[in-house]
Amino acid sequence: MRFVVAGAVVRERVERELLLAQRSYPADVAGLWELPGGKLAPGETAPAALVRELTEELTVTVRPGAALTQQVLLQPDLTLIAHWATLVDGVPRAVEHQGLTWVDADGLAAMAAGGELVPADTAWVPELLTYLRGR
Ligand code: DCP
Repeated sequence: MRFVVAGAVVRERVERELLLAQRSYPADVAGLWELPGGKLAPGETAPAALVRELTEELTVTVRPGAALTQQVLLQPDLTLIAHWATLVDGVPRAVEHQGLTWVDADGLAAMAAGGELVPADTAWVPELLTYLRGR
């Protein structure tokens, strides 16, 4: 089994917020929003891959935390996982994505209801909402 790791990057301002990134490829998901991430390199741990991918894609340094509970089988030999993460350095810039946005619980719920999320990432919506509503 190979793995893709995505980051549930959260911050706490007035509300708890989650970072979403808008995919620019491939065509079937271009324009939809995802938790940013990418494939683990051979021998790489998921937290290390997440740090590397978000440095490449967002020009930031994150501190990875625990894994989210849900895992998604993308292909017979490819599983998508996510880890919570917080920013430790930098301001996110979209290097490979069309755009970036911070959403609170209501914003995420609206995007999910509107079909604006990458299909696989909808598995995490209940967990994400529980966290975002947790204050
Ligand atoms: N994926 C997903 N949801 C995410 C992140 C990724 O469904 N939040 C899926 C999309 C792809 C696969 O995982 O099918 C790999 O994602 P990326 O293309 O973002 O990863 P890489 O940049 O590592 O892959 P590549 O180099 O092939 O573009």
